[in-house]
Amino acid sequence: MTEKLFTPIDLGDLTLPNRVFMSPLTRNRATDGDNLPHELHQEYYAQRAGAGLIITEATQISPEGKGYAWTPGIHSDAQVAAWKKVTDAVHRKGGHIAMQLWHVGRISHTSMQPDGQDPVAPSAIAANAKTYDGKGFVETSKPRALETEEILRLLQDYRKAAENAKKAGFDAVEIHGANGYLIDQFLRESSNRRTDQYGGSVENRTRLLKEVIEVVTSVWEPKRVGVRFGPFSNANDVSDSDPMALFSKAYSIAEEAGLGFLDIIEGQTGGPRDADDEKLAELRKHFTGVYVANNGFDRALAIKRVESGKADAIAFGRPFIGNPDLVTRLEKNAPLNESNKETWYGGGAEGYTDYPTLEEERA
Ligand code: 8OZ
Repeated sequence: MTEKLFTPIDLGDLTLPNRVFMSPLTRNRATDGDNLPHELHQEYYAQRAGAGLIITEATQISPEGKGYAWTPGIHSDAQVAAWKKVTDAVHRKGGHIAMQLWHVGRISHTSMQPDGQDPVAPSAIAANAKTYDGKGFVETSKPRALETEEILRLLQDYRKAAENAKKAGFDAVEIHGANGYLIDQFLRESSNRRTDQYGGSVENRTRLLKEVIEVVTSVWEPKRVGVRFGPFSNANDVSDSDPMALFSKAYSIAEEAGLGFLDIIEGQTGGPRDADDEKLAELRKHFTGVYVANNGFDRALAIKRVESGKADAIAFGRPFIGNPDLVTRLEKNAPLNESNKETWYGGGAEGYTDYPTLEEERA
């Protein structure tokens, strides 16, 4: 019997071969200065082409959207050309790949901002969070609040990035709406104290999300667009007094826009699987598209979750680092390699493209 996890799933007119997706994983290996993916990225993603859908590492939509050393961008022509080589490499292996569109907001440091400017955010409130500047971990800088008029420019940056992702040959895009980055900063009360139409009520705090979805779906067929949320995650110092009300609305916005998928971090990012299944199920009622569940899944739980219909697909993060052929291994119930944490962020081929497939291991 083939478990449902290993059966195809449609994303609009795209048929994905299985429901084991690769989560977006920041690996900090892009080139310095111009923020380009390169040969290693082509190899790394092509090795993982067996995933039902690869979602790329978070990729900044603009220079201002950057907050960490060596993360790639999708705002320059050189980046489009470099990513095209990555998508070509994945497609040659029969894979499918979506780009994650990212703006860090206040999770940045002036040293990584254009002209050393202050990072931008909904409100001028510093996060109690650290970032990595290439030399070490540093406190994030105090941001300045975006002017209402600047939101139009920000939306243009999202539009340009969405267009660039299309030019670069991606199959889909995922809007990063989680983990305390810009969109999440607008969503949550702790980081959004605005008094204009982007702050205050749930409707106002979800307005930026709605407008970003609008510009991205003006470029992409809505079924090829997804959003990542972490409804109960407090990563990067965000919180809200009523996540159920907030994320019911956020899911409804995705539903009304006809989006293809939601990629939900269940529980705390990178933390234990402490997810409240009842609340997650309650939220899910607001979205009828493909529901991708993420965070700390193992084989048994993933199979069970998809079999029960409580998720349509499962996104695996860490297991994909050490197991390029994760889908094959899960199908065969073969042992998984542990990945080396020391090489998760930054560096070269070591811990990136040198994990063996089952076949290579047995040879
Ligand atoms: C780990 C390190 C840096 C960034 C996220 C984009 O949490 C990230 C990230 C993860 O979504």
